[in-house]
Amino acid sequence: MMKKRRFIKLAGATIAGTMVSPFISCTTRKDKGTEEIQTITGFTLPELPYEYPALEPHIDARTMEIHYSRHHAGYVDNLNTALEKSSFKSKSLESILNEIVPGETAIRNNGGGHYNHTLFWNIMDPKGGGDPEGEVAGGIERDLGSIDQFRESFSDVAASVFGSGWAWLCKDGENRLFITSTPNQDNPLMTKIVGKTGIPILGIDVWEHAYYLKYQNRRAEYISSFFNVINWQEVNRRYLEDL
Ligand code: MN3
Repeated sequence: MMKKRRFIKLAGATIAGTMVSPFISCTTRKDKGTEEIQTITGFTLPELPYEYPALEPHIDARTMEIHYSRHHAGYVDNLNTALEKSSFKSKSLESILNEIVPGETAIRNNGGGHYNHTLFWNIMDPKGGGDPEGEVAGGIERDLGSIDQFRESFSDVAASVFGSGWAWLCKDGENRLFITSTPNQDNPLMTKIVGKTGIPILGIDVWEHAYYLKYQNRRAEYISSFFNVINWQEVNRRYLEDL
């Protein structure tokens, strides 16, 4: 069983060649910034903030287990392998995504996969759902018309992704919100790859592996259920975060 400990990240680990105890340099997610730092051993799979069955009936335990322990873990392993002989070794995940170019396929796909899934686990919560909370609710009304209109547009964009990909709610440099989608494991932080760039504050994985066991081909039903687990507190935190 997964522990419920909130996920932590290594923030100050050195790459100078000395071993650093993770307990010395850990910081919690409440600290400023979500920058994930690469340590001498690369990136690590973050702990899930809840247990596999926690999001049922909306997302089933088996899907969560496979999605997290195989898919996400695979992205992390493949990313670390790809980084071994890369000039991106030692850079933060955000820097890598910011600088990656289309030809660097392994780092693009697996770096995106690691970032996207880390975000995804954290913007869901068993006690989630309901209407947006905090300042982000006002931002949605201001930039996207209304909460209902946001829900409709976001669902439409997620349903319209052809094949595998993600739909996003993002903020631009002036904290204005917009909805977009990306194919595969791309995301709006990839300034040299995607057309519309921004900082994702909410995202839904619409790869079939995210919903097929429970929903089969009924992607629209999965999207609708996703709204019952959105962690608006975390989305609001990301909205307010000064990256
Ligand atoms: Mn996935």
